Amino acid sequence: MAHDDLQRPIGAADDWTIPQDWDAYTPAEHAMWDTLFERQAKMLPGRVVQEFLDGMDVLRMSKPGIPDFIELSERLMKATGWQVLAVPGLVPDRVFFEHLANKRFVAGRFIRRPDQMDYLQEPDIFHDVFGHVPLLANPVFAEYMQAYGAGGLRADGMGAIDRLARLYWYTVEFGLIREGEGLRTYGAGIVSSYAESIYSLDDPSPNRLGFGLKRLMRTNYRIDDYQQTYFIIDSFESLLKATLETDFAPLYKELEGQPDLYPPDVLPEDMVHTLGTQAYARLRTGP
Ligand code: HBI
Ligand code: FE
Repeated sequence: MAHDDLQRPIGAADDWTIPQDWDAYTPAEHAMWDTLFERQAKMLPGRVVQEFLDGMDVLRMSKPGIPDFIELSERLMKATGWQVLAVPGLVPDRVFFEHLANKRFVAGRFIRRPDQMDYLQEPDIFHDVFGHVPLLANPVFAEYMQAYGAGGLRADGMGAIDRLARLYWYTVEFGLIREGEGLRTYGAGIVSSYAESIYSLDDPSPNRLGFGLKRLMRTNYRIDDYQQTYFIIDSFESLLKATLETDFAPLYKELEGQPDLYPPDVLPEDMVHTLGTQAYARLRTGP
């Protein structure tokens, strides 16, 4: 998903940031945030990884209304040195990586309309701030995000952004993690979605496979529906370690010769936690 055909909107700075202009939010927009927040906050305990709930506490996310990025960034800065800045929406890959490499998370300032309650294509402030920001208060995950940004800038130079985007997609956006005897969600695309928070853990349709860096980077993904495969990490430490230990240049070279995998594919060498029925996907795309 290259985002390089985007035009920098009028009023955005060179780094695409804009003022959040928190005072401009209407009561209806604050109410939309509260509705989405209450629905997720109620259903996440026992589903989402404990570090996410810890981050919500540290950042006092339960305060009603749309978070003010100045206040949020003050708390986040104290925890891990990160800050949250507003952007008009998706920004070009390079701009995005540059911000992450400098511990800046860029979040859309707009919030979805009530009729978009359950799905919208472009990340809004609820996806970005409720979904992504709590884990940025966790030092290990925050280091992973910064390493991802730095890696993205290098990948850009090697034409390997799409490979790295898959790693982001199957971890930061749609990752699952072991916790005790069970599985928990941590990917922002899941934790900010009521239905996918249930589907990703309980539905028999998707595969749930053990994380493998090379495996993820070969695997395509869907941006328009629930995932057909979720990957499980053992811990944020193991995810960070796998990334820091890898020399990506030879890995990109090695991957060039290998065909991409489709989202539902399962390989003999995969660590299979759940072999999905793909019943949901068939329903959605027909026989
Ligand atoms: N821009 N604002 C914003 N948020 C994202 O999550 C984002 C982006 N641009 C590019 C992008 N994500 C992904 O394509 C990168 O992981 C490659
Ligand atoms: Fe996201």
